Amino acid sequence: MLINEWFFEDDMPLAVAIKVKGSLYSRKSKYQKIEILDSIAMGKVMLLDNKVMVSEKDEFYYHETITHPALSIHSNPKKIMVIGGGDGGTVREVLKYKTVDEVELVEIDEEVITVSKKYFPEVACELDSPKLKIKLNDAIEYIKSAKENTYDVILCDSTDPEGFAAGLISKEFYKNAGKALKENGIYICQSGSLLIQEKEFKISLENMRTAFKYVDAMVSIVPTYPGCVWSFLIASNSPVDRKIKNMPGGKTKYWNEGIHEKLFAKPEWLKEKYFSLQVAK
Ligand code: AG3
Repeated sequence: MLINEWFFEDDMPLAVAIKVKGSLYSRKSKYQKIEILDSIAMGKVMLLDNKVMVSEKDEFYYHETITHPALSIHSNPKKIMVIGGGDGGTVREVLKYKTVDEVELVEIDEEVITVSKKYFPEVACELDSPKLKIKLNDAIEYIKSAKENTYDVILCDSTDPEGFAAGLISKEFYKNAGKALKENGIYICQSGSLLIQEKEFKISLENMRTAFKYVDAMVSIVPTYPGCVWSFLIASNSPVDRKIKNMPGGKTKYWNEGIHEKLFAKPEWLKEKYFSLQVAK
């Protein structure tokens, strides 16, 4: 909603107000409303169904947090699946690893890809990479028929878990993701705001624990997302140690060894409430 040229996610109980100059694009795709705003402080901002996905100025916090903790601790990440992520930011980060030879991008909405290439060239810069295979599919269906024991890392860069994305936090989805991963494979996803989406975080964490032996959470920042503090869940069926084994070939703007350690550090309440009794199955 735009009020006096301020945009905020007015369907959320807490939001970040972004002062805007105007709207550059607004269209309903087959799946959702896609809108690009031109803002004063954050550059262009992409909204999907009125929710902030990407801003030019702060997108790297999100894309680096969803990518580097998982890719850097994997011993040899080669084949990767990115779910959602049609803007290309996660693919850009994944392709910084020289070991990666194939990335599948499973995006339901082709228009997100087209619009991102036009308005966010620095985010979408690897969407034409020869290492990338774009699959215009619903990831929930796609993962059901994915070949077992195939992927080293699966990154779920989805919208909030509602509408067509609701099934991305189900037990069945995580089971299928677990099967598609190799034995030492790593799953990572964004898991929302701990301030206002704790219910969804809890469902996601509990369901993930039914499908993966090891599940951990990370807390990061995304200044333009509601609440600014954003969570991520990382899972595997093999014990993963958080030591960095691979460094990205390209430069990062946020993630580094010091941040890496801190991303896994949990606030006391989160530790007590969700991680104190975690026992490996
Ligand atoms: N990441 C979207 C995360 C969810 C944001 N939620 C919100 N603003 N209510 C997908 C886009 C980044 N590649």
